[in-house]
Amino acid sequence: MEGKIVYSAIQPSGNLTIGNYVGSIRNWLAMQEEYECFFAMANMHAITVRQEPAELRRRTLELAALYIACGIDPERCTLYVQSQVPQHAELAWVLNTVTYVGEMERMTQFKDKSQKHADNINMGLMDYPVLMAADILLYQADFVPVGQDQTQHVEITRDIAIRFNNRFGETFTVPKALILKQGAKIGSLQEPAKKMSKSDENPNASVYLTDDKDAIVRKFKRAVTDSGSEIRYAPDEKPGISNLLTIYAAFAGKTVEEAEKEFAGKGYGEFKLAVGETVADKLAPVQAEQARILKDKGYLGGVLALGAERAFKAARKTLSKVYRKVGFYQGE
Ligand code: ATP
Ligand code: LTN
Repeated sequence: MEGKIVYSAIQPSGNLTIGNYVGSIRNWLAMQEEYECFFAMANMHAITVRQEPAELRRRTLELAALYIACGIDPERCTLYVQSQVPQHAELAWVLNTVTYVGEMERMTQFKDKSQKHADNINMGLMDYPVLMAADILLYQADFVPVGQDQTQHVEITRDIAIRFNNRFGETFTVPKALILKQGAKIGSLQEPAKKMSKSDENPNASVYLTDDKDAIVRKFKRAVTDSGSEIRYAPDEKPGISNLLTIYAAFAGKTVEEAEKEFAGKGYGEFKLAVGETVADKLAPVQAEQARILKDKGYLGGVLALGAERAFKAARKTLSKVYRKVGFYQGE
């Protein structure tokens, strides 16, 4: 499809896990071949929970270097830091006025995070989906590749876009979430029914993209498996093994069926070791490349400056249209 636009982002709020990689970044790689892509470091979203300022700044650059190390081409895609494009906050304000408090209170992530950060239920946390809608709508995105946990936010973005268009006339493209059939929800290694999360307190539950081979192999060895001894994909009956099969398939570049065949008749121990080694071997060159890019401050700074400039131009166009539609004076 010619001319379609893709938008996605990740918060630089912690150490990325293989869940983030499989559910989002990996999914972006094929898109840059076909579509005009915008990928952001969502640092404005990140501050809805407390962040250490120096760490936030460092993680923002690490995330940018990781995108590039994973194969996102900064020439072809627009890679930028959300806070460098002021239109995000400006559009979010306008969209706030067509979004209802009740809708935001019902968001699953808001409810989860309110529980987890009970001492810091700030307005930003509640407004998070509106800022995300602003991100997506500013670039008139057609597709939003994300993991399963973000579908509700893309749905509300669609509702907001449709509502705005109905009230003020055709303004925004109504985007669609692109969710992988397999890998949209990588489970925790300790509680496979729960999503693997960068903010899990148990370090054995998540494999971080920065983990070394020893740590990765060890975590997979300790991964919770199911009763029985068969290596078969059956998420309800065998959540642990099915999760490992999904991870293996994603990192080995195979389908889950191929992975099942490969390990048919083999034991859990041998299988877990193979998963660990495959993941570690795939991540090693990415880690080396990320480290190399991070050292080249001039290069990375240049990529982000160019990205911010390109994003700014696209965002300015949409925001000016929005301001015109709502009746904001924009000078003579
Ligand atoms: P946190 O645990 O701090 O809320 P997170 O690990 O969910 O963070 P995000 O920054 O919210 O990470 O997500 C970045 C992207 O990764 C999103 O597209 C999200 O859907 C995807 N993602 C996160 N965790 C997983 C997972 N376990 N499996 C698949 N995709 C995931
Ligand atoms: N909320 C997302 C990150 C995010 C995003 C976006 C994803 C911020 N803005 C726009 C897609 C489109 C997350 O934490 N997973």
